[in-house]
Amino acid sequence: MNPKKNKTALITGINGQDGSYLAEYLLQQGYIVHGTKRLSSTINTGRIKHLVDYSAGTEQQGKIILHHADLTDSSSLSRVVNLCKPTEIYNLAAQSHVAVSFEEPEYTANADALGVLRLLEIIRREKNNIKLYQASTSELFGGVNKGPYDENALIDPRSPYAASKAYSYYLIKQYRMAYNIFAVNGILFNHESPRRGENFVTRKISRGISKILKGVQNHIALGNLDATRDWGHAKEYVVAMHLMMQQNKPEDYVIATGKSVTVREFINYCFNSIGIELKFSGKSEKEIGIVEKINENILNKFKDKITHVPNKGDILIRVDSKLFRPLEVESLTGNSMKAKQNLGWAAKTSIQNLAKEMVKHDLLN
Ligand code: NAP
Ligand code: F7E
Repeated sequence: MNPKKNKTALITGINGQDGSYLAEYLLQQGYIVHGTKRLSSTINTGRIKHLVDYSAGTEQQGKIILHHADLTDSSSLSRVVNLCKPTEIYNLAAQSHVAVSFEEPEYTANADALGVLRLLEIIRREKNNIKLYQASTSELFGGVNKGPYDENALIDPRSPYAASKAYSYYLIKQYRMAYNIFAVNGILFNHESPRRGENFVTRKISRGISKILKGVQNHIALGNLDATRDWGHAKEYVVAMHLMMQQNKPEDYVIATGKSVTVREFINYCFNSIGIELKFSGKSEKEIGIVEKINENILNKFKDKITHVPNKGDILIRVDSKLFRPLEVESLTGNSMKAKQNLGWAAKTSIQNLAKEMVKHDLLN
């Protein structure tokens, strides 16, 4: 008998990027998978539609079981925990956009900080040894000191999002010590995929390229092109989440590739993957990315999907000052040596291949 058969997981934010990949992974591992979603005025289950049964006209139990819950509503959380009796909770739900957190700081704190307190209190009262994974973040480190950042790096949040995640990070540690709860912080560096939210920079770029080549927009407007991130593939990062929860001892782990590039370099990898070479000129808000060269052999591979071929000299990237943040995290690189040693986990996908996969997906769909 498969010993994992009886495990029941509850994933909050199951319809987000990570939630969708984790749900697939846990199903493969033989788990019964429950997930929470929020009610929305439009269908928001696009990423998990292959796991949900819509045959009755509404969302029914398919491969996964969906429940309505909101991190700001403890009654909804405790109702769902009581109902599905999970052995493991993966708290992936969050207001996850750093720039938006400056615009909605109170809501961000309610969901991303107090939401975790609500879950911990439910687990403490239930006394059922429910394990908790908390989606923590490299934004904790603020990028002030020089990385690579590991589990012992200075916590130095630089946004309402990061401050809220710092609160929940400490709470996880405290509940672990005070009440002996199996709770872990997965301190994940940026991870992307074709399922990445469209308002994060990597997906904005890959979708923007597709829209340019389909004649829908003529350039991509971006903010800080000098920002440097350690970008990995989301599909690999959910495996690390699961591994942390299978250890004998609850511990926090940094998950990262160990390599970082600027937003500008990521743009180049994306355009190069379809045979377009850009040249950047100008400084800060005056910077532009212009077509320098086109490799038609590569571009022609997508000719069925392209209705507009840019010309040499076209401006495809512009900088818009409105997209700069009140406070920026300039540079983040992670050191996930502990995860390699204890979990046997290491990132596999290169940034070039990640860029290529995202651009191809957006062009073909
Ligand atoms: P995502 O795509 O934005 O998904 C977040 C999910 O949370 C969505 O399903 C969203 O629901 C849900 N949600 C938002 N507010 C909620 C609330 N108040 N109550 C219940 N659900 C709520 O994010 P992701 O990229 O998958 O990231 C997953 C988690 O990892 C997040 O906690 C994020 O902060 C953290 N994280 C992400 C990264 C990364 O690079 N991706 C790195 C480090 C940490 P709707 O679909 O209805 O909006
Ligand atoms: O920005 C710069 C921006 O929004 C990356 C979340 O998953 O990872 C993510 O947070 C960088 C920043 O991700 C645009 O200023 C330039 O420096 O894609 P992002 P993020 O802020 O790093 C962490 C680890 C999380 O925990 C978060 O949940 O790119 N940038 N121009 C831009 N960013 C956006 N969004 N849009 C632009 O036009």
